[in-house]
Amino acid sequence: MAATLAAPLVVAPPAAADAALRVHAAARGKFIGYAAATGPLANEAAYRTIAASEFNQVTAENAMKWDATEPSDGNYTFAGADQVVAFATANNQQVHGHTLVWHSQTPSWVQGLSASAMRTAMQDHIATVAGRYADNPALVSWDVVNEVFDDNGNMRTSFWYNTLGQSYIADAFRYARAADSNARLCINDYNVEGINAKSTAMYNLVRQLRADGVPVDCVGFQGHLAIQYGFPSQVQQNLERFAALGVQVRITELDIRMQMPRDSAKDTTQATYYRNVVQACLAVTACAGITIWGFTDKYSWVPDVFSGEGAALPWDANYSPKPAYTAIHDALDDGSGPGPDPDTTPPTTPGTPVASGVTSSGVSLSWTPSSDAVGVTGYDVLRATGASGGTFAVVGTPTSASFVDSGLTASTTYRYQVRARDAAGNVSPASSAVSVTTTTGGGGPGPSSSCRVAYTISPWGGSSGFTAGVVLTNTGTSALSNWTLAFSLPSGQRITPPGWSATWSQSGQAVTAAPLSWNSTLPAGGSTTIGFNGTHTGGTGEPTAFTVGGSSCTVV
Ligand code: 9MR
Repeated sequence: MAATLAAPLVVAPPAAADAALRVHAAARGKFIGYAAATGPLANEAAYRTIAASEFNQVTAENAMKWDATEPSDGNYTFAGADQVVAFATANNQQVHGHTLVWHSQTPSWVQGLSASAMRTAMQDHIATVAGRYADNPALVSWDVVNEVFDDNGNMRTSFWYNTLGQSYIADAFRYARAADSNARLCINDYNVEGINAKSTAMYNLVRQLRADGVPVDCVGFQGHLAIQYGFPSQVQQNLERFAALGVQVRITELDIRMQMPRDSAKDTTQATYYRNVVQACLAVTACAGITIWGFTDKYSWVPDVFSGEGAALPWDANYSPKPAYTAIHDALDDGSGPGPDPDTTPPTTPGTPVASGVTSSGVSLSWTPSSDAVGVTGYDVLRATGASGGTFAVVGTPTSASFVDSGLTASTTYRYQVRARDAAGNVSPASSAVSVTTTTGGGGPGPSSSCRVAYTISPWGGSSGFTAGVVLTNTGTSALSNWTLAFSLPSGQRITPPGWSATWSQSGQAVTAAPLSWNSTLPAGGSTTIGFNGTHTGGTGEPTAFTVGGSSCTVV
């Protein structure tokens, strides 16, 4: 007999016009998976190429079931299961184990056992099968029990139920947790995708199990749909009500069959159903992802079970993608082309600007910075003239949350708003407006500088702390009493109270320092040194403008 060469496990992705499903799914924080048939996975190039390149998750279609792993009492065989895990590992895919306890595909030797022998067999099977992969990082989850309900939402009167009663469910989960303390443990069923009597029975069971402390982490919604029966109602809402119980949810066995022959209208309906399921999962944070039950019509359980039906999968029997593939792809991709989706979320609305250092011709503004999932790149400062009315126009585009406006008219009211921008060009809503009236020209503190500030920041190496020192000098010709120094700290910097030699306060990025009794009067030419410790989120820039009593200081 000729030796058979094992096919290599890693399969290079084809040159694709657009990124694979797994790229887009990962960008959305979801898995997209397939059910693996071990035959073509071993030796069919087209199958292997798609399996490796399009999916980042896999469930063994049959290879981990009881009849495959323990065909006779205590005799375990893992060839198919290991094959699926090895291919997944080589192609950076996570594995969902399916399934430990089911009424189907369980050998007859189990079905005839007495209650105590059946419970022991179940415990041994779970310990051995789940235990085999407990330390394997690829295997992240298990269907512990499968299809425990009948179609009306009553307990299925399987041999498990008839022999052990409903307690077999809780026992199975506890045995699974003991066998693999890290795996996510799921209960899985069909016809529970929408809100109906069966899904409500599932909901009540999961809630009760969790209330009883049974380790149910996840609920699987199989998703064996058929276009002739209509799309299930309220799929997203159903996923959300389970998520509210604290479990992860997932679509585990998605396929959407049709009555043959296939035609383009049926393909279009099928594509819509696939898109609807993917969108429902995308809309629910607790939905981990979607597994398609196979991927090519060449290998599908449907024609064997539903006479005259088929074409349920996104690739046809020749491995050509169908409209269903495009629908899944575009739902995951949101139509943006190859690579991760663009950032379409604007930064949060910045805080209302705080005015300080108002003079007859200028004002310092600072505000609570915006946040953004990717990063704020800058702000627009908008100004309108007058206490009301007028038009807001951009007067500055600082990169941090402060701005000094100048060239204003004395004794005039202005209103300022700010809005934030990110690198993708998203713009936040404008903040509320602050109203500022410039001081009268001539009298009072004029624009000529009568103070000088030397500001020094000393970052602490390797941490987010710094020390700032300020030397304030009265450069006027008479004593300066009860001075208040005002300036805007760069975005991301905060004073750590109390500071020293002054009473420091911070609102947004606006900072004021008021003197203590001993330095409240600075004679002409006199100085005082004040300072504070602070924290920063990366930038250790210095303030650029300082005022005392509304007059700008010279900065050295
Ligand atoms: O797709 C599986 C098929 O190859 C098997 O012959 C069949 C045996 O019952 O199981 C199929 O997978 C089922 C899955 O394990 C549980 N949910 C329903 C799936 C379709 O029948």
